[in-house]
Amino acid sequence: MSKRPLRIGLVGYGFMGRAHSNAFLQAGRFFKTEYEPLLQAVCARNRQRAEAFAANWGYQSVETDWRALTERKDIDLIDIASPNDTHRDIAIAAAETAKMILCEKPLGRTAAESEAMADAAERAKVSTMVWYNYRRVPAVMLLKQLLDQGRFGKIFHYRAKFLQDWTISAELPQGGEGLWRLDVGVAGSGVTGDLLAHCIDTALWLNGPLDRVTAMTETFIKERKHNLTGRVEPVGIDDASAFLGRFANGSLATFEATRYARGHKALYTLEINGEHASAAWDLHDLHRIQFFNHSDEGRLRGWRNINVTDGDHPYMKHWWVPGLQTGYEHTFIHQFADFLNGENDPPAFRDGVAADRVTDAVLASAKSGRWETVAASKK
Ligand code: SOE
Repeated sequence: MSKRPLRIGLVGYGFMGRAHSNAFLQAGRFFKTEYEPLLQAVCARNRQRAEAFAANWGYQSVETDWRALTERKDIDLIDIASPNDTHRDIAIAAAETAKMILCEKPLGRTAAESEAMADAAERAKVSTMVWYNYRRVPAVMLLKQLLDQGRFGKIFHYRAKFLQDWTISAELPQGGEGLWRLDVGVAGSGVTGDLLAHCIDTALWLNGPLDRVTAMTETFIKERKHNLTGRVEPVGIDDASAFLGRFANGSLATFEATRYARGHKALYTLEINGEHASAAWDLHDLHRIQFFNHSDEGRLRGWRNINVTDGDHPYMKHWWVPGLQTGYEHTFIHQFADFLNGENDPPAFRDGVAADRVTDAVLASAKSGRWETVAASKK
């Protein structure tokens, strides 16, 4: 049976453009899908570099203006992998020309931006997805299955951290390619939208809505040279962000993200404690979960260290033989395959809005010094 072509237009050729392009190429090779993804065009302002990217990944053409890309009739899907300040306008234009839309996280710089994107996509009745890729780690998916089976009983605690250390130097400038995450105008916020947002998305998916939060943020380096103006300018992003919260199911939330944890490069960890069981997961050992089951025989009760690489574990029958592992890039492949097949509840724009509402509440609480209520989501 011949497959349905899915003609993709990618905006942005950075780290995420590469991760997504790899997923577009690999998904159909390892997963059954009725679509055949075609790399139709890549769009970026620098034509020469866009052409080099196109040649390396096999994109058929190059655009330098995203509006021209969204208007093309030979494109079915727009993938937004450009900085956060471009997400809203590109997504709305893509919806208006009836394209499917994939977008990097956070969906918007604020929930108001992501709401406008979700509304436009719903008006146009187009499919959407936000690249919250950590949901697609096989071990995290196994956690989801165990939670959905009720094996934890009542949940008491959900704890998550995302620790990095790459902005500690005061000499690091802000702004421009590679460093736009430090420019608040472009990024919207610092670690709250960049790292904590991952922890929040996974938590909302695993443990349900968060009702209220009380937060603190800190900007350790107050001024940095701006790459685009050449001037030393105030830093508007948060370098560290932590909050306590209450989930709708009555469990307590403890969350932290920072780029100032010396020695930690991308340490995303989460732990869930329930009435009957506990589990923990760690991105640096991403194919394992630690699982404690209180109903085990007392004398043998203890933390199990489960290597999530067997054929009956999520996604793993599509890969190698039991015991052999998958990594970071596979999370994007799984997510794209799930999007194509409509499986495993891929995060859509409404999920992006839900995460942005929590990050908005976190930033508002850090400013007000009070508990803030998370705005209720439509979903
Ligand atoms: C920031 O350093 C970053 O690349 C984030 O933007 C990604 O979302 C995260 O997965 C890894 O860290």
